[in-house]
Amino acid sequence: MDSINMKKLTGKCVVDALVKEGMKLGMGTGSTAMEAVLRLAELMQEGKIRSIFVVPTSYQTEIACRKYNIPLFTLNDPLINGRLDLTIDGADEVDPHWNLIKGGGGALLIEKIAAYYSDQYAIIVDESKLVAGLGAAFPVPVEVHYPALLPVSRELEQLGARVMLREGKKLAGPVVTKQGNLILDISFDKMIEAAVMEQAINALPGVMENGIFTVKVTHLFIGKKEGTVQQITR
Ligand code: A5P
Repeated sequence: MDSINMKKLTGKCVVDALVKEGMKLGMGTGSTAMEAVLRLAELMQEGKIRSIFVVPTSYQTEIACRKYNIPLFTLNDPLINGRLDLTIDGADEVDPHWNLIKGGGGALLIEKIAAYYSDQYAIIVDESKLVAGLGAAFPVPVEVHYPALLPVSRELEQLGARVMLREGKKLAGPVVTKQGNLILDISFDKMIEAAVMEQAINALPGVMENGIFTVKVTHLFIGKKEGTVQQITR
């Protein structure tokens, strides 16, 4: 099975397995999370889910939800009251302890907020995302407030990283996040210690968030080439 169909199948599986009537649901960003949005839309159209309260993590997800009349909220709405039942999201890398790199789509700040304030956190990936350790292949995105761009870059270099400002596609200059910040993609020569690096980067003033996620993943759905989805819960 190709990568597109693996994503479709994994997105369908996670929604069928975990989404229940009346849930407060965080919806992630990216091509795999989009498949979960589409499956949710399908179940709503078929009348199999009637009441759902979705908090999107990006414009991409919000626009898709609006297209399918999926009711949208924020964590600040009294009805959501700062807590989600479940968040579903993709990832760029997953290590054996289920630490993640996320933010390939630039939505890391809101994605981490949704993950943290959620009772269950389900990650949907195809098997190509599984790695022995984070950071050796995929760069870690770091969202930085513009006035701190250069000082933060220098500090990240001191942590052993090569630093690249993320440039826009069909946009002259850097990518600007929904929150008005810039993204540095930082690469390492070897695997990183996820929790140590996550904290070290976030300790730098001017860093809004980074794409190392050590928040507890409760469900991992892995799409396999042979056309199956492995579901592991902890
Ligand atoms: C978005 O900012 C990211 O965290 C995505 O969840 C991640 O990049 C995975 O995206 P795909 O499912 O498109 O690979």
